[in-house]
Amino acid sequence: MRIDVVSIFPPFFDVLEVSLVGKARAKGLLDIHVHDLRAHTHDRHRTVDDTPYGGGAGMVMKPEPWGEALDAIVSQAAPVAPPTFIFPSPAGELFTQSTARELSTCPHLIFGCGRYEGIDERVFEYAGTLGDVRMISLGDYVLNGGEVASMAMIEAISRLIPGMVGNPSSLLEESHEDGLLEYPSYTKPASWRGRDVPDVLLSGHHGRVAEWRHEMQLERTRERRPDLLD
Ligand code: 6GU
Repeated sequence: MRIDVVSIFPPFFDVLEVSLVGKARAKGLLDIHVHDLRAHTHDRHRTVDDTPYGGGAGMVMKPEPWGEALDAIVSQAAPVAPPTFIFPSPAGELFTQSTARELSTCPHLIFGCGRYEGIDERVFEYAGTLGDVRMISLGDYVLNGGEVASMAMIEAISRLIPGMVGNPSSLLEESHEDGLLEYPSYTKPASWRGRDVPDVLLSGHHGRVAEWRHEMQLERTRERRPDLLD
């Protein structure tokens, strides 16, 4: 999978060198390119924002640098298939595990990280002439910009690419994969600071273990995330 990111803060993405994502890049499973939006400005101050038409608070990102940045990426990437543009925004559709799964099958993702009050709306329309466009939110709270949101999405998506996670069966037992929260886990010692591991897990009885884990999933989901059971 190829991933391009456009941002006015490329150093946010230095962290993609480490951890699982870093290993996937080293293995050639992931080809990530980070671009500085300001490289596509032509004035002395490298201006990327301006005041909003119609008035109001804050600044809006200008369309011209975005147009140039998106054109440059699309023309330099091998044209295997039209790319999917992702614009992180608290005004977007909600990002879930199924969104991550869907996006993990795309050959080319382009993340456009907005700052300030947002990006000129015509940029999204223009991107729509080059590929699919998704405005995606991580949840109902506000971040300062799309960088941290893009990082979260890149991690959630890239770990679903075949070959990324060492033991693929571990992916199936995670929270959200079956619509429920994950069951509690224990390891040795069997007794720690007066707290014992539940007996059933020491019983060696696989059927009863599976049944207990499913009950715990339901109980946790009911307590912490009743919305998932509706
Ligand atoms: Cl995707 N972007 C920003 N700026 N804030 C958010 C978000 C995204 N998701 C939740 N809050």
